[in-house]
Amino acid sequence: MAEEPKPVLVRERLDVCELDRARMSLLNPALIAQKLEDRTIDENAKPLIELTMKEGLETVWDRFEMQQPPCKYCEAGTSCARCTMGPCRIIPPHRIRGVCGADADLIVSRNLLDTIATGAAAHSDHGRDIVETLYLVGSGKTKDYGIADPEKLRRLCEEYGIATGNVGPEKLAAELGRAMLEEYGMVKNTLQFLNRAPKGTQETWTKLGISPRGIDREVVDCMHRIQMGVGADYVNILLQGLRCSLSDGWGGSMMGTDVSDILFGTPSVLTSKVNLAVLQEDQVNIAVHGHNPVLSEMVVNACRDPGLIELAKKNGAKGINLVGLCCTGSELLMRKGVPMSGNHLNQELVIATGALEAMIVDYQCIFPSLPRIASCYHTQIISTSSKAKIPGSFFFDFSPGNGYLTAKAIVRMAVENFKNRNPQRVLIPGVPVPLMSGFSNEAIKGALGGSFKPLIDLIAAGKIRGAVGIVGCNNPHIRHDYGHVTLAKELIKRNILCVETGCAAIASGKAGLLLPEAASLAGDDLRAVCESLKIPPVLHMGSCVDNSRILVLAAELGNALNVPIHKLPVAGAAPEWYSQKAVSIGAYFVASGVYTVLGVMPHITGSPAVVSLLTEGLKGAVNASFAVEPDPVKAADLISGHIERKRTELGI
Ligand code: XCC
Ligand code: SF4
Repeated sequence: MAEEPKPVLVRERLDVCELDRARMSLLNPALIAQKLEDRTIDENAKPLIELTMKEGLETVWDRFEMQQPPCKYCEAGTSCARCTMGPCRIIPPHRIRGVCGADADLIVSRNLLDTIATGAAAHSDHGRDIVETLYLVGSGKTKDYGIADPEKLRRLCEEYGIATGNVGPEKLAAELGRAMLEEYGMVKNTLQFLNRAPKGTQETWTKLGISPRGIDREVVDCMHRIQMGVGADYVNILLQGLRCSLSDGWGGSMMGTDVSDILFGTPSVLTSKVNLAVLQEDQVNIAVHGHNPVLSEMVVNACRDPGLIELAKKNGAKGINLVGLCCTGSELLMRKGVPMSGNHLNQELVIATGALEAMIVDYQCIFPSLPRIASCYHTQIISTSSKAKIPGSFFFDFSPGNGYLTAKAIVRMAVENFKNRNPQRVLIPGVPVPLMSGFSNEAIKGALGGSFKPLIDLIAAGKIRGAVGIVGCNNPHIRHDYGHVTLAKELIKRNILCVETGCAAIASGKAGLLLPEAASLAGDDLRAVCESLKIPPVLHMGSCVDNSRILVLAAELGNALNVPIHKLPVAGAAPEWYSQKAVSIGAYFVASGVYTVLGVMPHITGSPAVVSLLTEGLKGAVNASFAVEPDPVKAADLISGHIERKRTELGI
């Protein structure tokens, strides 16, 4: 039998010195109380934030304060350091062009294109890792993974024109994997899933010349354009941003979602629990953080290994408790009901419970600060992606070929670390909140009796006024979870159904909105619908790549009514977004015809022309636009106004 791999410490073990902590620590109770209120509405997080302040454990909020005030040129998007003729800043009235001659519009739009390309690349590369795993399964190069949803595999093969009659799932997996991997390049020059969109929406893309040609190709095209001396017209640059984002939403992310369903199972409705109190005092606690289920699914299996559970008991624990964090947590919650410890701004606090033996990370949204705070406890940070090595972490070179063995080695490390826990320092505040999850489109259809028709009828009858996708992150610019929870509550009050992904959905979960009982907070009509279907008014549709599920939902509604997506009474919102990935998501929502309200201003205010293009001009191109509104109550007004206008235009 092959031997379990051993970790390599990345660089050296980090240690936060006592002096640093003494300098950071706060003693003034009034100041602590004030900061707690300003920082979060997550009640379970508050005692831990308080602890970090008192003990001088630096967190994201402290670093945010230390970064104030921000550089106003970077904030406005008018600084450029792309080449060494610069760096340049636009400072009117005299310094209005960079050394190369780029003006504010060009610098802002180039920076934004860079942001979109980064986000699209992150999502699509994650998608590629999943598709590659499918291909490896199909070609027999890994035995650790299998096909969990052969029916969906067949369905997708048919969509791709792959003959399925009498062909076994392995061969189909290999063929589908290969066909999808081809779409990353440019031989085919189009993406299969674009055909899922309503005809009218596809026509808009064609007319505007923004139909993506290949996933990698669009990212590379963006990178080419932002090289000095290439793109100089801000409109043309931003159109490429839309095309690249479409290659994410209808390409890399959609493949990520659908192939994850094939490999790990299509989610169906289930119940679980959420918040920091899902950690268990008497068990080995392991958190998985990041995005890729190829890793976390193996960790789930390893945590069930009888030998490792036995070892945990030998070490004095009652068992092994696996919890999720951020999007990989959403993947496990949706498919396996694994409890969720929190969202983006909870990541350092999970460690501050003092009860976490290991945090296993892959990539994206992982604070480089984690090993620092972990060094104040016994917690081990375990990194697993060669793309995301983190100083102070233990690195395992995880790949689908060695998946299970590596996962076992990691879990073993965590189990053996239990004895190093200091019980005196354990603080697990409060109790978990129950929730309902697993609302894939297949599951929603199932709950509706097999098709979206009843949903369409309810929307047509005005019982549900419309649907809003609330997505995205946390951001210390916004009181943690306040934007998400307030917006969702305001919308359901107005009989608008919310579908959520990523950290937005986790915020709703912690606030109790992912429970059927939350129907009591909804308007009368939506409440009646939720009560009769026994569903929450806010539906958890998965991780951030699963925003593609929201696109598919919109597409199916549009196809059923024979209208393009922009005619539907739907909208998008990202109340607390921070990430480049969120910009790509926002861009593909808008490019697909979905009006989208952001709670945080992107770095574009230095170019009134770019602001006006994104908030107004795009309506003439893709029939949708962005709005920015930090106040979630006002955002709800904007959204419900939009939904009512769309209803009137549809004549319903
Ligand atoms: Fe990251 Fe995906 Fe944002 Fe959360 S919502 S902070 S991107 S974990 Ni995706
Ligand atoms: Fe300055 Fe132009 Fe170089 Fe940017 S690309 S740093 S604006 S010279």
